[in-house]
Amino acid sequence: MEVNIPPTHPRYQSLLIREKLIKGFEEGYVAKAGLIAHGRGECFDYLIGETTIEPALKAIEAAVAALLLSNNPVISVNGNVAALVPEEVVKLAELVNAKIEVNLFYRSEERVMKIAEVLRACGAREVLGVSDATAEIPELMSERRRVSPRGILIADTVLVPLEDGDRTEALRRLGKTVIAIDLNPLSRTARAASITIVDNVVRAMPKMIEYAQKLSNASREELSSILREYDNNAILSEVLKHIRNRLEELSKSNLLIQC
Ligand code: PTJ
Repeated sequence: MEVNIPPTHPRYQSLLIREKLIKGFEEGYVAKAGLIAHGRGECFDYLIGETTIEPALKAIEAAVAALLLSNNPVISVNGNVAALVPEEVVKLAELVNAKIEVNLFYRSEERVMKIAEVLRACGAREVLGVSDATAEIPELMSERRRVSPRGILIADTVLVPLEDGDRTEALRRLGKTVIAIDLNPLSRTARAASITIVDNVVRAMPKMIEYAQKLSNASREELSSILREYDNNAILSEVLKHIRNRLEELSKSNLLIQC
């Protein structure tokens, strides 16, 4: 069903994002639970202020440094990511020389193929995890355990935008660097990742592209120094303090947040 959203609507951008997910759901590649996950994300985005905050920028810089330093970086794509930022996935993968792999919690071959099609339409030359998800991540029970032997299995760094916690923990146990993009700073994923970008994927991915362009000529020493100085626990603390301070300020003022 086509919905006509007037550009003057105070929440125009937010409604457009919702429509992308609904379209992806109707086309059969966004999971039903993906719509619920988005609602949860929106709630945290309200608390953050729907903007990329300073701790997220620090995490983005460290994440891009980690990707550029990696030998086998992989960007993992699920239904929501395919609906919201497929072009950005392809662009970032090009800039940091990463592979792209479809990896789904609610895996069905039909969804996998549709997501690969979306990515190819955006210019992806190779999409892993389609017919080659023949390896398994040990100690992981969900469908996310199925990975490509040329992708996530041998990756040293995996970018997991919008994730559930189990796989992040399993990938960390394998010694991989895990970069999460998750609006919920309290989620298991956010807590277990090596680098957590607490931001909306629709803002974080373009920023990652910007940083990848900016850092493309940085030396390995410069990139390593960015990583050495990065402390994920401190970043998560900063995010929580940001939310606390923001709520305190809002509770004092008569500021109306338009919903
Ligand atoms: O496509 P599939 O089958 O792999 O399934 C994907 C979902 C997202 C349904 C699956 O991974 C899942 O159930 O995830 P969770 O456990 O609901 O976690 C999703 C996390 O992403 C939550 O912490 C949300 O707050 C967060 N989130 C939702 N929308 C966004 C987001 N984070 C960043 N940007 C968003 N737009």
